[in-house]
Amino acid sequence: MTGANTRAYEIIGAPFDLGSQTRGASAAPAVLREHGLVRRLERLKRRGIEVVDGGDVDAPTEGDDTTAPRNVDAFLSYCERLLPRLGAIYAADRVPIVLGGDHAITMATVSSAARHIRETHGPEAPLGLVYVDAHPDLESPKPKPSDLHGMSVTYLLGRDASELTRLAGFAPALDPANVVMIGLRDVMDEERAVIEDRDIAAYSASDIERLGFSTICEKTFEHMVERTAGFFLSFDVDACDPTIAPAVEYPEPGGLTFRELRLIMEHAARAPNLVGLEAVELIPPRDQDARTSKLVVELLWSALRGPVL
Ligand SMILES: [Mn+2]
Repeated sequence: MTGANTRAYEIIGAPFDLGSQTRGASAAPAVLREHGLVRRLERLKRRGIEVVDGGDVDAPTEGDDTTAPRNVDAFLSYCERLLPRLGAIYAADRVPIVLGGDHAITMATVSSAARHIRETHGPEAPLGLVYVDAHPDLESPKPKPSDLHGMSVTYLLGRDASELTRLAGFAPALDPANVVMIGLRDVMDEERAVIEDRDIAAYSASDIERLGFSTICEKTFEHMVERTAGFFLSFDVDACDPTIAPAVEYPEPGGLTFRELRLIMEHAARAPNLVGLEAVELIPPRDQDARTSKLVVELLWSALRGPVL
């Protein structure tokens, strides 16, 4: 792994949106490019940061929504194409910047990062996950139709015997001790129980108010840098306050500000052991004035660019 200042990134679109009831996140990679994401990130070259655009891994648009979870077969067959593509990015010694798609894709992106860590640092080396989201995505698999994007972390932690838990080639992909969730505002009872039982570090919007955001950030990234071999940053756009990012499935008031999100992203980009980041759940058809898309572009750019002063 090269140092943070000479790092090479590869942008890849994963326009899979069958993991959600609300379709439309599949349009996000194209819209983010339209708003100058690639153009702006490529300019970082003069700061020693190389960014290339690897294009999209085209996703299916039809699935079987009578299965539980819905469209699970379409997702598993998509993973057969997405996982090797992510593996190739690691083989080229680059850090993936993945554009979703809905949050189901995290099962593939984080599994791929877990595999990369194991291959480069050995079987005992821990992967970290910073999960920036209004929701913990810890729903349990249910017999009734349910949506993959609410269960991503459940499967990454190895609950259930499903093939979804073994996308890394081993299970679990993640140890709950190395997961930090930031920005939670909407948590189901069953999810709260998992957070307690498995002792997951989770910060709600109220914790941010109580403890202070910079303290939470410092604690989180100290853990990621010192106690994991590498970590992945997953950013669900609904972590943002809906006044600045309305184009999501469930806008929840009281979300993170631009400055808070920038601080998280900046910490991640500066860390020597970042192994990937992603922005998911942006729904362009709901983004009437393109406010949310522009915000995501601005965030990624300003974070990778590094400190202002
Ligand atoms: Mn999510």
